[in-house]
Amino acid sequence: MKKKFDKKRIYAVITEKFCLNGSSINTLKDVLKAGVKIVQLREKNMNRDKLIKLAIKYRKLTIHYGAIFIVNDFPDIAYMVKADGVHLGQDDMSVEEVRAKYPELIIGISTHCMKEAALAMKRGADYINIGPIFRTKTKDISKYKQIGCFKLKKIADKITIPFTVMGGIKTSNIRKVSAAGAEIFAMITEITMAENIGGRIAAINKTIGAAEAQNLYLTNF
Ligand code: TZP
Ligand code: MG
Repeated sequence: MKKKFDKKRIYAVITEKFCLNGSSINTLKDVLKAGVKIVQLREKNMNRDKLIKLAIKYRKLTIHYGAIFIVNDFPDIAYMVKADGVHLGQDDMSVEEVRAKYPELIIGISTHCMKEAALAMKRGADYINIGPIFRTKTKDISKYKQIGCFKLKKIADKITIPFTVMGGIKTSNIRKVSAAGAEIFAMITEITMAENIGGRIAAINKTIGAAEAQNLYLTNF
């Protein structure tokens, strides 16, 4: 049965080449042990068989820890390994096509402005990512402008489905991004390049908790 994309807070996106410890699986284990409930396997250049084998290991571990498992880019692999969902870029297969072929998959889509976000909602995505919020070296995003928190708030106010934010998200800027309306923070290097992943995730969780409390206080003021 299709799962709901309803987990909050941290969305850990793992790409092996950005793992300080050199291992996607060991990074995943640390992430899950620290309580993260949404995980994405993001490998753009991995050999297909290797990716499938890795995805099967991800599926086993995410089930064990009760986490949502999303595969980037490959709906067929997501379906094959019984992942919960797939994350699509603007140039990947369309939401409608994936929905028709694999109705049980959660479908997420990367968006970079209000226009793309509105279209993704219209097409029936289950969640959208908005990014890049800040500058990042993790992905070549030179064709996209950084959105920043001011613009993010404007977009966030109009979105009626769950959304994640990504691009340069760090423990140090989470308060600002949270104040702009974000509730699910997608991160690659802030997590995967940490020396102590468990410690980093605990710090991120604490920061998000404090930001949520502050937002609530300001709303009720
Ligand atoms: N899409 C928008 S920004 C980005 C992707 C995949 C990279 C985010 O990486 P980091 O290390 O969290 O800045
Ligand atoms: Mg893609």
